[in-house]
Order: sequence, then structure tokens, then C-alpha cells
Amino acid sequence: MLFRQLFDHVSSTYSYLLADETTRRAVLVDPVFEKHLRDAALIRELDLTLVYTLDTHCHADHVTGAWLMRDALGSAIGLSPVYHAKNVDLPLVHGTIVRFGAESLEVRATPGHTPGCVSLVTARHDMVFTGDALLVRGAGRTDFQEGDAHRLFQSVREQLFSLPDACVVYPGHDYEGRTSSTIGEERRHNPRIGGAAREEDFVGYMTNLALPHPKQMAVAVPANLRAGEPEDGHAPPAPDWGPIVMTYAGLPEVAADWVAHHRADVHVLDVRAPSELDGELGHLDGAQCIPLDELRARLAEVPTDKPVVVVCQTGRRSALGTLILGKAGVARVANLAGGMVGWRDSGLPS
Ligand SMILES: N[C@@H](CCC(=O)N[C@@H](CS)C(=O)NCC(=O)O)C(=O)O
Ligand SMILES: [Fe+2]
Repeated sequence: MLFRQLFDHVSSTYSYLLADETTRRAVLVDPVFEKHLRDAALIRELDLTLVYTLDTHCHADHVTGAWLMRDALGSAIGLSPVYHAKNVDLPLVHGTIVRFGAESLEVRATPGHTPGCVSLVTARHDMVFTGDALLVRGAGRTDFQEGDAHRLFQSVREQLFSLPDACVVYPGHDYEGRTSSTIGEERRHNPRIGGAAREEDFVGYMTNLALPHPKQMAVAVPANLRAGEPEDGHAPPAPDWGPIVMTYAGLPEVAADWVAHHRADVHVLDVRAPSELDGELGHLDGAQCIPLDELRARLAEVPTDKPVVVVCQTGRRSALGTLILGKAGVARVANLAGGMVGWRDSGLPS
């Protein structure tokens, strides 16, 4: 199975992309709203079809990217029906098997952090996505959103600690950079619920955590009750000057074919050495030449009345050029995907 662990450093949230290698059908566990372009880019670059987003619970600390992914990619939204949230396509009830190609995840109800928390277990019982029920050497707080430490104790002991020792635990968050654990390890070493901890020990620990409320809580909970649909029903605006594609590397790119048909609407900046512009690949008519080595010192020479398309031989040096312009505050800028080699290979004139 294809597997990627993704991180949002603002809320310390992990998202997980899982896919069947053959059919390329994929699910995304706990997507983050602000990371939707990154996630969509990875899905596109790995040639996957996103079938479902699966939220382990109604989060209090970040807004889910579920609605945005459905809006962009047509994926169905999975969440527990306990919250009566809007926009849910697949109610994640205990025992549901979520299938994607030959792979599947089993839903186990693990309430306690919130009443609708679920964990997702692979068919081979070798991985479990625990959301905030069980964290690495921790457990989700139970002091808001109808949290209940007694229920969480039962959930972890019955639904999670019953999995094989070697089953890898992938948590919903980690605040110390720890990425995973195993059931055996948490059963032995979890300071809240491991070892010989009894229910009253766990409850005593959880009721005295005294954590401040999550910073985004007032915004996140109502938004998550709409599966992350913005209040106005619209996705954040995309660049309006062309079909800009954001890559997983965080680079805005534009296709050669579009540039060829909109040459007069953009400013072309070629960051190769001057001698290269007259080489076998040629250059685009009217291109401004500033070699990459000089770009930072000569930013003021780049006109910004039109969107800027940055060009080089294969789109690598111009990628850095694009990032340099973006950091300098040029909002409408994109890399020419594939560079002049791609341009020539597409049969476009230079
Ligand atoms: N400081 C974080 C809050 C972190 C937090 O409360 N996380 C919840 C999960 S939604 C939790 O259960 N934390 C358990 C812990 O930190 O021990 C923020 O402002 O977002
Ligand atoms: Fe949570």
C-alpha cells in the first residue's frame, strides 16, 4: 500500500494519504484546510484518484480540508454521524469497511476525546490511525466537546490495545515531532493509560491536565460541523490570471501551451545565461534576460504590470527564480513547466 504521512506545523496535525498501488484509488485521513493545495498536488503527482477523505473526529484545533477536497477532486466525505455535521457522504460507524481498490480500512468507534471519535485499522492490522484517541505517549484531552475520560479509557483498552503489539500507531497530532509508535509500546509505556493504569488513574490524569483551549477552537468547531465548507460556500480564490497549478514542491507552474496562446498577456523572464538564449533551444520573443545569479540584485528591473512567467532550459533554475520573485512580493508569477526543452518538445515556436 502506498502511504504518506503529512504534517501541518501550525496545528501539529498529521494527515495520512493511503492508496492501492494498482488501482491508484486513495483515501486521505484528517486533511487540513490550509494544506489543500499541497495535498491535491501530491495526489495529482502520484497519479492517484482520491475516493474519500476520512475525518477521525470533529476537530477543535484546525479546520478539516474535507469539503475543499470534495470540491476540487470529487472525493466523498467520511465522518461519524454522531455530530450531525453537514456535507457528510459516508457516515463512519463502528464496523464500516472503507474500501479503496484492493485496500480497506475498518472503522472502530473510539469515543472519549469527543463522542464521535473513530480509529481506522488496516485489513492486516498492521497500522492504526488513532486520531486523538491515542497519541504517542499521550491521549486526546477530554475536557471539552463532551469529552469523557471514562469512555476514552474503555475505547483505548478495548478497541486499540486489543490490536497486535506490532501494529503501528499513527496519531492525529504530535507536539514533539514524534511520528508513530506501536500498540505494544503504548501498552507498556504510555504514561496516561499504559502499564498497570486503572480507569481511576487515567481519569485522574486527564481531569488534571489543565491545558489552555486550542487557539482555533471558536472557528474550527463550527466550520468542521460543515465538514470544512467555508461560510460563503466558496473555496479560497485561485489565481485569476491563468491556469496556475501548484506543485507539491510549493511552486506555481503554468503550461507551455497556455503561455504560447497568451504571450501578449504575460511578461517572460528568462533566467539562463545570455549565451544560452541564442543556443539550439532559442528563446521566447520579447523575453527579458536576467541570469539567475543576478536576479536577487536586479529585482527592480522586472516589470510587474503583467503576470511574470519565468523560463530556463528545463524549468529548474526558473523554479528558483519563481520562488525568489514570489518572496520579493510578486504575487502573479509562475514557472514555465518543462522550460524551453518542454516548449520545443511540444512543437511550439521559439
Ligand atoms: N495548543 C494547541 C492545542 C492542542 C490540543 O488541545 N490538542 C488536543 C487535540 S485536538 C489534545 O487532545 N491534546 C492532548 C495533549 O496535548 O496532551 C492549539 O492551540 O491548537
Ligand atoms: Fe482533536
